[in-house]
Amino acid sequence: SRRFVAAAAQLGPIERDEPRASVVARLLALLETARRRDVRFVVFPELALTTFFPRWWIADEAELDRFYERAMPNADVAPLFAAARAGGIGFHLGYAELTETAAGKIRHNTAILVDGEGRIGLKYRKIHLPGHREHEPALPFQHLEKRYFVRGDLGFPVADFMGGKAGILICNDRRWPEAFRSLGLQGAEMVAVGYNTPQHYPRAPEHDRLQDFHNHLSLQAGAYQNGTYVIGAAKAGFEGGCELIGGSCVVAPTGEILAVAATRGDELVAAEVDLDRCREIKANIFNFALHRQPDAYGLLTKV
Ligand code: CDT
Repeated sequence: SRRFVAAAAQLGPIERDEPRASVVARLLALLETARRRDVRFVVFPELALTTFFPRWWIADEAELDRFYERAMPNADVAPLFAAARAGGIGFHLGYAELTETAAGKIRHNTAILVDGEGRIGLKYRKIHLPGHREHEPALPFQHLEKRYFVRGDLGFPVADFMGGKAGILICNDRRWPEAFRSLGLQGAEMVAVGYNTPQHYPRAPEHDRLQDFHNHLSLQAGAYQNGTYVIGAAKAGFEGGCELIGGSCVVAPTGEILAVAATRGDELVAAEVDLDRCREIKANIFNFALHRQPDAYGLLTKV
């Protein structure tokens, strides 16, 4: 059915040395809560299996490699896939992906959609990688996504999922209307967005007080302007000495927040979604076929 309960599975901090088995146990506990609440689709955050390691300069390659998955699924996450299958619950999972090629290692910030039968239905690799490439020891913490990942090479795909069309954006992507619109143009009715967003932005600390506002502003605008549900899941709280915002939420195609996190810890934030409601927006104010003016937008694709 196109009507079901969906949830953001917010995670509290994951420390640098927390073993995968411990993290997966936390994800399983959230899936069990979801099962008890009749939730059919659960969104875990960006890089949900590890701490947000780009905050550290890691010179030792073996130490860095520890944070990446070389296969998906793999033995560590197999219990997650099994639980999803047993409960008939689909999920979204963000993780660091390492691919060995003849030319060397390729690293992506990746997320997948897994259906209620444990099959991967969609894979996306993050395109908007924020932060910097080089060590900046003067900063209170690093944001080395430009060093530890390369730009995603899968475009902005959507897939048939849960009776509708679903897409994925990863953290910084949500701030870019072009990313949301790329999914909207393919008819997305549900977009999963995992994020790790520091409360403190060292380059513009005057914006620290606005971090939660800008998060919801981006998620709500993306939902409304494309007539899609958006499920945003944070990694939240004090992690590795860095404070991360929470605010995980389920947003309706009208842009209204249906449910929002009350904590910065592990928390399931659930709301009923009815994918048919996307038409309220898609057939009216954002009827692309009727009102969009693509030939006037040439500038958007120029460098
Ligand atoms: N993970 C991620 O993309 N975080 C960024 C932080 C931006 S500050 C370098 C975000 O847009 O929330």
